[in-house]
Amino acid sequence: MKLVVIGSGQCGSRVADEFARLNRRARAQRGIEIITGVFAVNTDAADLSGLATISSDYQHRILIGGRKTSGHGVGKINELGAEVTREDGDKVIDAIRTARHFFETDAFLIVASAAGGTGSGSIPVLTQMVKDRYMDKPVYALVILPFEHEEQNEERTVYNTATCLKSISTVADAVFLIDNQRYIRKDFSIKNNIAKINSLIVEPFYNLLCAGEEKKAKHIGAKMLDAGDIIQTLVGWTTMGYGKSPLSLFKFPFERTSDFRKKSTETHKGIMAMDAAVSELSIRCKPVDSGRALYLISAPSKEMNMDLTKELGDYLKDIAPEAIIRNGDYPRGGGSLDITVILSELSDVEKIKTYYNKAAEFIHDRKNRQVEIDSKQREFEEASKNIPTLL
Ligand SMILES: Nc1nc2c(ncn2[C@@H]2O[C@H](COP(=O)(O)OP(=O)(O)OP(=O)(O)O)[C@@H](O)[C@H]2O)c(=O)[nH]1
Ligand SMILES: [Mg+2]
Repeated sequence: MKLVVIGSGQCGSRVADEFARLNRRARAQRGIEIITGVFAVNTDAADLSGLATISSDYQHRILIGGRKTSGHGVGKINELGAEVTREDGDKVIDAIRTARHFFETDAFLIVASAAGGTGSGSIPVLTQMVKDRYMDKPVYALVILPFEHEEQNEERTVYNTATCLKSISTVADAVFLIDNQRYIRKDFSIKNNIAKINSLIVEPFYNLLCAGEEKKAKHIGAKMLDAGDIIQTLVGWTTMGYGKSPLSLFKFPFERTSDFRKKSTETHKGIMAMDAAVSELSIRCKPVDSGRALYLISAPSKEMNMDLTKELGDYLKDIAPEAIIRNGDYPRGGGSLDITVILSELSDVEKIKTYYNKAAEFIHDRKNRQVEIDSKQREFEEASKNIPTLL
């Protein structure tokens, strides 16, 4: 599957830059292309120049809102992020056409954080514009949710997140939810290592996008997972996970095991990797709430068989009984058996409801505060009524 990736705001641009690296890796390691164009959009000129891999010309690093923000960002006001995107979004639409192999694109992926100003405000507007312009291609959003400490210290964080999520859910064909907090759960030392988090965010896309682009027979599985399977799976709120199980590289000749034992070890390794993928989903959710799911097994062909595929299918059916499940196998790699899982069409995500509820409280409190401020101001004016002015 081939994507055009557009990142907006600082977070979105950095993650898009990571996708540009992913495509370089696919080209170097596997001789295939998985991305037809990568673009970064921002109201902040300095952030755009800080990127590493996206082409550095103005058609790939696109400054918007220059007149209103003088290139210094929108300072967390996502309404302003939305407004300047409505005014300048055409720059992005025009730039997309310059992608060299644009006609091969299967779908768009637009990336931003929900908590900031530029990305949060622009992602729904950009998604709408791309959809209006390219009606025949699905447009997916990848939304990064804030760390817990940001939610606690700053009310705007929750408000921006809620308004961004509500808006994007009405326009995007599917929304990948990425909870920053989940990526520091196991390894707190990476809290200050945003680059590491970004590489973990994009990693599950590697095999997923590569599998359907292979041309050589030896890398095409018994059931190839292509763009059609992915597009059929992605609807509404979506999460993904990635798990690995190491394979022993060296087998001694006297270590011959019976076919039965070999098969059961492979199945066991598959289940371990699937378990890891499901526990590491990009947002906490209940698999039982998903209406569509997908799993991809990537491993050397000798490590895969029908039993393994069936066992993994049964596993997923157990935890997501309502879901239509699609699957594929991808004969690639060496040292590990990797599983990519997508759960989509989620009918409930607790964390999103919490954002909506907290933001509604915030709006209510803000109204009350405004009433108080207005009445204080009136008192002030009243007190100064009989005082002459020098102007
Ligand atoms: N995973 C990840 N999160 C990031 C990154 N950069 C910022 N964030 C998160 O994104 C949110 C802040 O949004 P930014 O993307 O910096 O904001 P922006 O879209 O540039 O908007 P303004 O700067 O307000 O104009 C916070 O929740 C950060 O924790 C990044 O590179 N990776
Ligand atoms: Mg910024």
